[in-house]
Amino acid sequence: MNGLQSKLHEQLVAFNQEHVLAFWDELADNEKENLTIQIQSIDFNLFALHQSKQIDSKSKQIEPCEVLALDATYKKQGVASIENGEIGILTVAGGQGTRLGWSGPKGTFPATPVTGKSLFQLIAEQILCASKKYKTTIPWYIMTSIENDSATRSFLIDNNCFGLKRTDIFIFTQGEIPAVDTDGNMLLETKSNIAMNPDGHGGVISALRQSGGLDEMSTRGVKYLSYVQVDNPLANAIDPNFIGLHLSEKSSTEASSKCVLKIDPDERVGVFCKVNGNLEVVEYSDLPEDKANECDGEGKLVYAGGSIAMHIFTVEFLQRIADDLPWHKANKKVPCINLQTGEQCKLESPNAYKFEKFVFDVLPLASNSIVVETKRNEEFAPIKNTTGQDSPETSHNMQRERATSWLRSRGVDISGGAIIEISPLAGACAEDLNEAELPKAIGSDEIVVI
Ligand code: UD2
Repeated sequence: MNGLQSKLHEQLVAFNQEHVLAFWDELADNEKENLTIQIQSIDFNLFALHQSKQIDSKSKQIEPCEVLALDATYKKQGVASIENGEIGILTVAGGQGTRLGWSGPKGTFPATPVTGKSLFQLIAEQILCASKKYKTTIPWYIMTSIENDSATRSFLIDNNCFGLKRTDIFIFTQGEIPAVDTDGNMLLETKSNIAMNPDGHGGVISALRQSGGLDEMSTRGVKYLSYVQVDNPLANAIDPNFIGLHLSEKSSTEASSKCVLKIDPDERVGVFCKVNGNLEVVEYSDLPEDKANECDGEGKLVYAGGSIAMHIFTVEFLQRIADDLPWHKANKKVPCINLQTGEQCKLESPNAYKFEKFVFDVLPLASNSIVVETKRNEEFAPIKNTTGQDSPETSHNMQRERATSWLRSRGVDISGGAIIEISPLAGACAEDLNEAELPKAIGSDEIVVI
């Protein structure tokens, strides 16, 4: 063994992971370099720890939680905070559109029914519109993954950042974590590459800290972050009512969340609950079946508040909390090679565990945390699957329905069948639309873009 190899070996032996050097002698110099960098990037203490720090849903006491109504009571406070430049947008966009069959970053997916604007463009235009309306700057913090970082950057640059200043967009990359087999051993994807996966959207807190994002916010005077996933074209990223409620003395909260009423017990959204006395989101796969199906005297679901992954976080809170969110473990098929033969393993069933952090696990760490109900047809039409539920088709329909209802509320006479798309540049709610520029009527065969 040469110096480098024995140093790596020593480091790995301490954690029983030396097998990842099995093919070291066969590797070219650049491959050795690649593997060395990868090994040195792994925090092995954390790696050992994460196996002991998993969510144990069985020991949890789950109860229903209070869900508040969202109205315009605190709008003034919200508007003042936006005008003072205290609001930033945080988008987690590390996911690939695998379920959608899209090869690029999910944010590049064409999402609107007429013009096919991308998911990124929809958020960018909301920021542009609000910046003009409130005469302020709203910085945008985008989390990418190692896999999609450069494609995301190129997409934004090639599209001139959709009119935003590049200096007001802060792009940072989430971390990765090794997958392990059922004995806790790391896997080799190739002879020179350890099988790793992104550390989940909950990796956003450590990634923001390590990239300097949290410091950048302090320098700018950004005090609150509006958190939105990249995959929901109806998400209202800059909502003064929601921001105002978060700021109000009445709530004095460090983390606020929006929910919609679940359509049925099996809908694949996390559910807001009280867990051991604290507000938390319990992922759909972790909510016991009897609770998921429990109804009250009127036949309504008791655990009805579905998470749409929209939050307001106080920046000081994110600065204060440690990076030690729990790991959620999922049994998956992870491509790997056989350590004896070097050949690709044939996988018929899950062979490994992947570990991920979830952003909503920050909620119980907040000194106070609230959840408010918003309307599904106004704010939730995610694009996740190629067909069926949460597909481009269902999202297009909901985007068209919301556009139709906004225009009708402004007095436009619309015949059924018309296809309408409203640009985020035109406004964030029906009241924002300028009646002077709206058509009087739209016929059933018309395609209209406002
Ligand atoms: C998420 C929630 C679910 C519900 C639903 C609403 C989790 C675990 N589940 O389901 O409870 O609220 O959304 O739409 O959150 N991402 C990263 N890095 C990663 C993984 C994901 O940036 O390592 C981003 C991804 O780009 C997307 C978002 O996180 O914007 C959601 O990820 P997902 O598609 O894995 O979550 P999903 O749909 O299973």
